[in-house]
Amino acid sequence: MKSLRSCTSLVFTAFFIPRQGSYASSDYSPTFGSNGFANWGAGTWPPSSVGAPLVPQPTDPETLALLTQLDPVRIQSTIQTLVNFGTRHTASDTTSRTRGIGAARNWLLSEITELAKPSNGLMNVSMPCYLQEAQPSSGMPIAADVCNVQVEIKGAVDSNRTYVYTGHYDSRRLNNSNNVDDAPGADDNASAVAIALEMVRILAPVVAKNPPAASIIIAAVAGEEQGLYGSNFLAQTLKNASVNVQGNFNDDIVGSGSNAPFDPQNQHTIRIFGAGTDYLTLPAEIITEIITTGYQDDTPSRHLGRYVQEVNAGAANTTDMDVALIYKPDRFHRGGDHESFLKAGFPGIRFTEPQEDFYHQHQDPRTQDGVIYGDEIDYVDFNYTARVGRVNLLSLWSIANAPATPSNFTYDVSIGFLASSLTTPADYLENIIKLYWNTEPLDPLLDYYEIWTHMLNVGTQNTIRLPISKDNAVFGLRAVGKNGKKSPATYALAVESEYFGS
Ligand SMILES: *[C@@H]1O[C@H](CO)[C@@H](O)[C@H](O)[C@H]1NC(C)=O
Ligand SMILES: *[C@@H]1O[C@H](CO)[C@@H](O)[C@H](O)[C@H]1NC(C)=O
Ligand SMILES: *[C@@H]1O[C@H](CO)[C@@H](O)[C@H](O)[C@H]1NC(C)=O
Ligand SMILES: *[C@@H]1O[C@H](CO)[C@@H](O)[C@H](O)[C@H]1NC(C)=O
Ligand SMILES: *[C@@H]1O[C@H](CO)[C@@H](O)[C@H](O)[C@H]1NC(C)=O
Ligand SMILES: *[C@@H]1O[C@H](CO)[C@@H](O)[C@H](O)[C@H]1NC(C)=O
Ligand SMILES: *[C@@H]1O[C@H](CO)[C@@H](O)[C@H](O)[C@H]1NC(C)=O
Ligand SMILES: CC(=O)N[C@H]1CO[C@H](CO)[C@@H](O)[C@@H]1O
Repeated sequence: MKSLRSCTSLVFTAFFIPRQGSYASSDYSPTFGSNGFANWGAGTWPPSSVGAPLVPQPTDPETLALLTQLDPVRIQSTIQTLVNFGTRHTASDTTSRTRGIGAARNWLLSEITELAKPSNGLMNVSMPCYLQEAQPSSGMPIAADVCNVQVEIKGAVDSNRTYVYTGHYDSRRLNNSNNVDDAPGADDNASAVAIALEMVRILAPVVAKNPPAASIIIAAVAGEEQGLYGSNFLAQTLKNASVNVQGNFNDDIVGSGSNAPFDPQNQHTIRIFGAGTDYLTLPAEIITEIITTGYQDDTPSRHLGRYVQEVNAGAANTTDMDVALIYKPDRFHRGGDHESFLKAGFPGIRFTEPQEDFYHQHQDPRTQDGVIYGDEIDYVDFNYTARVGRVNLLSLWSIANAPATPSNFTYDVSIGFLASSLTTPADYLENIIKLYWNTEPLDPLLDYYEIWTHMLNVGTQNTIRLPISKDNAVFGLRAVGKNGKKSPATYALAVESEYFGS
């Protein structure tokens, strides 16, 4: 990537198609607030005749039927089994069959292998490990194997495009180096591992008949509490193998929605944290371009979060959940395994319960001055975790059967802008935008492309000229499948960039 502007002019010369104007138009019906001014709040701008406002995405009945299979009783049993290993500290015992992280991972491997059997071999279960050296300052008193237990489902149409679910199975106490004493880690984060097992169980017979279009990895990772070791190992392995990872859904602390003060609403809400530009592994000049053109809220991670919101909104009668998308990478001074994916340059979001209960996380189990501390199973609401699992399964299965997010979505900076010379064509001086994107290689799943934020079907062409000012609107592009499923959106930059998956 050289100079942005020179690159832009190179890019667009060959592609200029005058006055295409083939956009559809719908009735112009602005909404008006009580003060009589048009209601131009977020997402409703511009009040133009171009496109239709966003609506929830519908989900097919077969997928909805999968969601009702999330079983709170099985979730409870998984969490109880994990808690019974006493501690799952990353550097804890690996020789006992009943206690420590070695016993926990061996149980996970055999349980997941069993759950995957109905897939007829289409679920590849494995346990890759590496030796992590001691890091006493971050909770690794000794060197230890860090092992992920994972299931890979190969996509039938585009096996390179991959979506990864992660939940960590290690646990900790207040003293993160204590690899001996009990650390139940029920909510943190056995709850997320229980969802992983449920997804494997429910999807196994489904993929045997109908593998997803894109690949899925479901992983229980270790070493989260000491430095995101397991997820980093997974993300770096995928990066080194040039796998096209289009999203990480990381669940962590998804065990309860019953904390005051928003009870019972909290019981039906899951937070998603979606990072902004600060986590983009892009050349500084491209990040500057993103910020100066006002697209800092439209990173792939945010779009992934919006995707989950929109799909969940269309299936909320079945998930029984609301999705609260928070425009932050994570909670205050906290982190999680999605960061390993963000650092590898992949989009990633974190699912967490709506209000954490700090009495029952990381705490050494005890009663002190009449207060009960410890991440014990009593504080997990299995029904809540099952509802979170429905949102996960819905998003993961839908996105892996939708077409790929379009790439290289750009616009011509000289059209709809100040004149550059006496010979600038007059029609460039209107408040318009001309957009371009890649249509090659053709995605066999694709029905048509759709402009975002206002939905506009732009067919299968690779460019469109719209009577909307670049100043006021944010543009995105998504792919709509022949099965009706939509990809997350990608957004427009004046430059071509590897950011678009070139
Ligand atoms: C991106 O699109 C432009 C046209 O808009 C094209 O010239 C360029 O080759 C594309 N880049 C890639 C990597 O496909
Ligand atoms: C199963 O997954 C492991 C770990 O990624 C990989 O090494 C192995 O080649 C895979 N096996 C098959 C049959 O795909
Ligand atoms: C934390 O645990 C480690 C390992 O048991 C121990 O060596 C260390 O002294 C403990 N730290 C504190 C502050 O208790
Ligand atoms: C990825 O590749 C880098 C550079 O070759 C290497 O240092 C690192 O160990 C690899 N990581 C994994 C998990 O394979
Ligand atoms: C997978 O996609 C990435 C781009 O995201 C590309 O670099 C890589 O070559 C692709 N691998 C295969 C086997 O097509
Ligand atoms: C959800 O249920 C409500 C109330 O029964 C109903 O009005 C609505 O149409 C349903 N929505 C969907 C998407 O099925
Ligand atoms: C979970 O759901 C079951 C079945 O609907 C219900 O009987 C039970 O009371 C619920 N548990 C909690 C803690 O809400
Ligand atoms: C108790 C607790 O919160 N444990 C960890 C669960 O995972 C998240 C990050 O993914 C950590 O921030 C927590 O420390």
